[in-house]
Amino acid sequence: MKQQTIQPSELIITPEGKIYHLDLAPSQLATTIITVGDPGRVEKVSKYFDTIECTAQHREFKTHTGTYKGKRISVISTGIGPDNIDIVFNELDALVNIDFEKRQVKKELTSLNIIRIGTSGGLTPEIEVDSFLISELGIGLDNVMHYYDKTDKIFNRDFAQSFIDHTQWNPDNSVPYAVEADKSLLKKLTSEKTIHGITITNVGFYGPQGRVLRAKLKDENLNEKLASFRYKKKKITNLEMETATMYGMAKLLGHRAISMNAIVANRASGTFSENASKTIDALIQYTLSKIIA
Ligand code: R1P
Ligand code: URA
Repeated sequence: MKQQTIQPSELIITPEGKIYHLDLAPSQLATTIITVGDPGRVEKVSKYFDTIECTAQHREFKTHTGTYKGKRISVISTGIGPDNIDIVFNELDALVNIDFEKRQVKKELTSLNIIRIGTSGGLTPEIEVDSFLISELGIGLDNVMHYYDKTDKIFNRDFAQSFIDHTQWNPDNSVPYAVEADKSLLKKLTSEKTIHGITITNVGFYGPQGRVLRAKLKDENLNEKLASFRYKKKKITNLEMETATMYGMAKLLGHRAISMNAIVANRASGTFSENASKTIDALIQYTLSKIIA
């Protein structure tokens, strides 16, 4: 059967042969990728590289590709939020799995290893500020994944239903979904320096994470409901804005993803790290050392 070609309006390639938002050519991407939210964090990772072979920046998407102790790695900033994860994951996948000349999906697909190094807020008192938390499961309160087909095998429906029942989830909000981390990366990145947790991914930092500055919330008890939720004795540990969407998109497209969180805030005690930059740097060094181990 003849393969369909993907139209220029759907797969946008610049005159320089680069994918539209990331501004990268296929040859510029490594198969091990570190994602960070903050474009300023890209250098904080690549400063540990032996060499940097290419750099790119378009909007909030900044990339450095190089080697760390001989291993080729790309570090890319995603900016903030699940909507950007849709862009980044589709474009990363296109860079390895679509032939840009023919505009057709390749016969042999490549699976990427994608590792987020991000910041996050601990939900309950025991999730200490400055700790390293690996998300073993993400609960997505965003709606990106709901636009895609074939999510049945990706979502843990029983987990999500139990979450919906416990929180008496407002049906006007997007339907929560639950997705597990890639098991092989979870094992590889784990040590006595890390804790495992269940991460809430939401679409905002303030209201959607239960923060009140001046605007009042519809459900003032949301974070308490999150903290009292249990699924097979497991608790929700932290809140951020990319993990569940990354896990969903990675599974949908046949890649492996893991989310490493530097806990910079504790919502129960109302504290924020006094050493956030130091903690993020330590998590970067830890993650790099585990990638090559
Ligand atoms: C909010 O301050 C941002 O910080 C967290 C959240 O997920 C959100 O992107 O991650 P990063 O530090 O990687 O950006
Ligand atoms: N990032 C978030 O999204 N939430 C926090 O509380 C801290 C970092």
